Amino acid sequence: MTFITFEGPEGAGKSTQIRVLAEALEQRGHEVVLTREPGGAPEAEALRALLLDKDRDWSPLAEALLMNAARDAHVRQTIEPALRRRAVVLCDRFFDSTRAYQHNVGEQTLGPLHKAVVPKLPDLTLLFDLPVEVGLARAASRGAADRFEAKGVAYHEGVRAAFLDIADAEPERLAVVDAAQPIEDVTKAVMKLVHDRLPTLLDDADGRDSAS
Ligand code: Z5A
Repeated sequence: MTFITFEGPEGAGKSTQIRVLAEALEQRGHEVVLTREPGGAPEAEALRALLLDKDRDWSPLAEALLMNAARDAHVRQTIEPALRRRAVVLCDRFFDSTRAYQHNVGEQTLGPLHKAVVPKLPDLTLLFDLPVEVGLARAASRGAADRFEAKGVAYHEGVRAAFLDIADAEPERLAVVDAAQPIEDVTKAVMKLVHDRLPTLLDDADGRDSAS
């Protein structure tokens, strides 16, 4: 019954690393549910398509409301049932993404929304941090930009700063990973952090060994 979230700005390598950790945990006999936001349940995936559509013009408040509507479906239909059957839930983005990407909406509005929608805080949140231009270049190499990728460098600098503020404020839950390193080094850092913070999950990994 462990809940780990992967967070970070654009192109940070979360999706790459979440798959490696999922495989490592499965090899050790854990049931793993790998999921993502916005999405992870049928209603939430429908909202994801609207949120990423670059022909739509959502305000930051509308984004925050829609992200949380999607999250409510995701929590009830996917995350809570998985945790109840003692699976390990690995989630690519969660409510810290709203606190970072929609930070202009303000904590006074986001706080009560998250209190209503998020019943259990993650046990561990890995924050993949890297310079904005490096992340945007990685994302651009994948092809056409979605609505968030198209928002520009200044917006993404604000997102990165907001994530780092959250990590400073909640060091017991968040651990920052240097995501600008080569993929193999990021994997080693992830394995070591999970081993150190949640030793019962990866009791034989010490950071020298990645997914093997
Ligand atoms: N959003 C929001 O605004 N509010 C919210 O509450 C939530 C989300 C939940 C979802 O986009 C968008 O929704 C997101 C925030 C917003 N938009 N932005 N920006 P998404 O789900 O489509 O994508 P993403 O979550 O933003 O993923 P990503 O940042 O684009 O990628 P990533 O998962 O972090 O990285 P990756 O796919 O693993 O790697 C990207 C590329 O870099 C790929 O070619 C890799 O092979 C390469 N890569 C990965 N690691 C490395 C290293 N270490 N070195 C070199 N190259 C690497």
